Amino acid sequence: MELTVLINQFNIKGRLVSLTPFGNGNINDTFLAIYRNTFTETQVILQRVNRNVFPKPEVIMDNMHEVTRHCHEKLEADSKAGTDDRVWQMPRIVKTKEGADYVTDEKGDVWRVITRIMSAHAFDVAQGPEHAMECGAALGHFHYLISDMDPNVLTDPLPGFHITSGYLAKYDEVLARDSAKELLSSSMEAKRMARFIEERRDLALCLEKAVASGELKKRMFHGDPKVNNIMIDDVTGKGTAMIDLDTVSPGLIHLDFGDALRSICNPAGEEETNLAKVVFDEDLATAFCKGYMREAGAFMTDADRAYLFDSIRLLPFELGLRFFQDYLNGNVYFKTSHPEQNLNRARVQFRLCESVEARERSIRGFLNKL
Ligand code: GN1
Ligand code: MG
Repeated sequence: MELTVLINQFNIKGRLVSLTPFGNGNINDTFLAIYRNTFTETQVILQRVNRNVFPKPEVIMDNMHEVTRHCHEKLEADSKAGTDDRVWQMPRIVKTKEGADYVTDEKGDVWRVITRIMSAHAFDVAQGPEHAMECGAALGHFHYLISDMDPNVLTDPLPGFHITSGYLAKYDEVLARDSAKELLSSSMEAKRMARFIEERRDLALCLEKAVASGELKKRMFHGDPKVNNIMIDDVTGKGTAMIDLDTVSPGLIHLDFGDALRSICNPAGEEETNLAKVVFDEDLATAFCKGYMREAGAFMTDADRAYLFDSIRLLPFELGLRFFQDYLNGNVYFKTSHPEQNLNRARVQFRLCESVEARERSIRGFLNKL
């Protein structure tokens, strides 16, 4: 179906004047649509939910419906109370003309339209400590918003997502195939990645063990709080919204904390090819934590705090493992523009993990002061 025909099934005021690819997501296909009439302009985001990644896209939309309903009510109540230092925002689902949350095309793909957070942007890399602090505040506030959601209204969007031991098992399975063995034997870099993983198999279990022993409790988490999913207000420079709500579900807030730091504290970004530039920036980390704790510190237990370092070390390892496994598996999960891209992405994450390991004392030092 033509994109313009597709989007016209949604209930948006005005005439469509532009529809262009948008953002740098690795999973869904995203477009920006601009509608105008005589008096005003409306900008919305059109997205195709990736069926390879999300086996049940309808579930993703039902979850999004519940998450946004819960948070919008809370946001409105807080805004009436007038206690916030800013207007916190969250995208809204734009319904179809028939009143549905999404459209299914003739191929079975699910398409949705959500509102765009206006006068705000997300960045692919951290712009400095102030930006990092605002990212922390936005994630902390988001955790506050979803903290009292009933987990039973949601269906697990991606079973096994952020279960590192599961990714290791999948990696072992892929590694046993001839195609993967060939890739591995033909590249020094790939062999080095494989060694890196072998040396850290125990690391994969650090948070899972703490959940099993009851030390850490699952709460609601975002699932994908990387820097380009955090909207910053153009006017005030403050964090204003978390976007990409597809993976909100019950889990450890540590996974979000570690994932956000993984993304924010690597100013070189996920696609850097010069590994010398990939370092874990502690100034950015301290600033992020300051913003995060201001919003979410009140509900952090001592046990939660005890596992913060582990989460900072684990998340780059886990993502590196996911990229590397996808490389060996023929690049079927993450979007790529060349065959070695996932290998390079893995190199970057593993270098970041090494950088965290090298700074362990100092990172634990500032975490202890939070
Ligand atoms: C994917 O959709 P996007 O690009 O925001 C991925 C995350 C990774 C991220 C790395 C559902 O996120 O887990 O951290 O790429 N999302 C999913 O860039 O797998
Ligand atoms: Mg995503």
